[in-house]
Amino acid sequence: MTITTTTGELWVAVETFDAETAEIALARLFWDVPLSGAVTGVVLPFLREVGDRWEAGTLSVAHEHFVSDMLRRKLSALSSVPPQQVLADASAPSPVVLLACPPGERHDLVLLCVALMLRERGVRARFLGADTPIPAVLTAARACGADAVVLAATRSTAFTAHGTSLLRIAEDHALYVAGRGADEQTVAEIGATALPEDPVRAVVFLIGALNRVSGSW
Ligand code: B12
Repeated sequence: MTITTTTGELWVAVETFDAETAEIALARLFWDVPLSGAVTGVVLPFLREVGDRWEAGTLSVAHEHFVSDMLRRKLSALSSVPPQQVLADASAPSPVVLLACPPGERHDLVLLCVALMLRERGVRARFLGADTPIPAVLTAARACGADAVVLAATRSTAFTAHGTSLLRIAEDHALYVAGRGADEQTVAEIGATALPEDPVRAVVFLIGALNRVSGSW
């Protein structure tokens, strides 16, 4: 009920740029529904529909920017609360996953959703967001002892332009790539592993891989 109602309310609010109504609908959603349910039930389908309507020319660029900004603020606010499992058991530290978009890549909302879903499952997710220089990703991965690095991009060139540096990251950290740019040839070229396209399946895949490497935490 909440999920259907929220989606309906969001569309009405977006059409008139009614930020307050949209914020209230989202606040109620995240209060009533567990994070992964809200992300998979509302946020991702909503983003997909925004994309479809935008491509069909029935949604303006202004609407699309309005939605992107609103979701980014809400999702970022959620990621500022440390998950209970991580706080509860400092003696059995959970794996660290670093997430970023390569240089020039601004489509980071799905990646942010994945970071949040990983956190919900007790992973210590470190989100660097859009347009991150690859040397900075490598420095951060070393500094936080990342068990895995996840990069997402819409164009394959966002990965292939940094092939050598990405191979270096893959030497020390499990490197995963995702998004429209992570095609088979690109993935092989940069020594990475492709994540499943579906963000929820990707989270399950990552948790499985992290469990195999570091044991259950
Ligand atoms: C929102 C949006 C933006 C926002 C991004 C907001 C943000 N912070 O993420 C803004 C306004 C910044 C933007 C900018 C641009 N965008 Co744009 N944008 C979109 C739009 C409308 C929705 C993207 C989205 O989130 N979709 C919803 C998700 C759920 O779907 P998806 O992206 O297809 O992702 C799927 C998988 O690839 C996977 N996935 C994606 N990321 C990840 C990450 C992980 C970890 C995992 C596991 C899976 C995963 O999950 C999805 C499920 O299948 C799409 C159109 C569309 N139909 O998607 C265009 C689109 C992605 N944009 C596009 C373009 C061209 C641009 C611009 C260049 C436009 C311009 N001229 O300025 C700029 C610059 C972008 C840049 N430098 O990176 C193209 C990309 C084409 C391409 N492959 O190169 C698209 C496809 C539109 C089009 N048909 O032309 N955009």
